Amino acid sequence: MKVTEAKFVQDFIDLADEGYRMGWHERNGGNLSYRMKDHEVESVRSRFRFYGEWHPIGTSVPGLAGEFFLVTGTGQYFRNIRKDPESAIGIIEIDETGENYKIRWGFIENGFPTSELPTHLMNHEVKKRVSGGKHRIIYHAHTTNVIALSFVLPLKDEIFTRELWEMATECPVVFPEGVGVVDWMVPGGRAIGVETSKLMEQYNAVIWAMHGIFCSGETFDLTFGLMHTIEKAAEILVKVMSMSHHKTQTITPQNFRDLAEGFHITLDERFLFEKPDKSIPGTKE
Ligand code: 2HA
Ligand code: ZN
Repeated sequence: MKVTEAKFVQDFIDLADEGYRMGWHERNGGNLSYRMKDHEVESVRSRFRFYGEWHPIGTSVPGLAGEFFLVTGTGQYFRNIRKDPESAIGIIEIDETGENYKIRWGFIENGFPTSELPTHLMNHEVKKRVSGGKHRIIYHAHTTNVIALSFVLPLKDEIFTRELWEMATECPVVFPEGVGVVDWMVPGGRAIGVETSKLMEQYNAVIWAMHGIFCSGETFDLTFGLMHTIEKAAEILVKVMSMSHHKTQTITPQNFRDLAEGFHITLDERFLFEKPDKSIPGTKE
């Protein structure tokens, strides 16, 4: 089968297109990776190239030894992925040590995987372990409203989670575990990957202050849906904050407890703290 005809490749390209249309992928912003299933590897193996060198990943991910990933390329624009997938995306294989990768398909025109490969693979390693192998997708986007909030809200998991939850009743149902926040760091290396993947032990979404979000999920729909839900909640909060520094009414801690009971979800009490007043954190001089 032609690689670009495989369903997982079509789904990957659909997500990239949708993300671009949302305005989350200016220029070469954002990146996406998918841990392939064995039968998907077999379905396209005849199209792989068998020459090429092993390249250092820049970190160590022994939990991913022998895995294959479909990933976006460094410097590539999401808006071009559908037009020219063979140069914008590629399939890489991880070696038996988890320290090197080889390009097996795509990245023609001398391309290479995303600059955020260390963070993607460290996140995959954690999520593969904690989800019992179910999570397969890591998606990084430059979501406008979440980025805007990171200039104003205190950079704490509890505060971002609680403020986003309050913005839409579905939020605690979609991300009951909350969201993590990483303070500003230099992107593109191992250090930010270490901090992000630590938070991925407990969260499916991690905000990079003044930069964007990383989401993890089992399917393309769930991963995109998580990104979309968080960014929409952030947009509502930005609108609320543009009208007022405080909320006249909101979803209360007891409302959340009732919701948890009704929807059979667990919401950590860490996020259900009592607030001193109705002001939005970060908005009082
Ligand atoms: O340009 O989004 O974080 C790709 C990125 C780097
Ligand atoms: Zn980025």
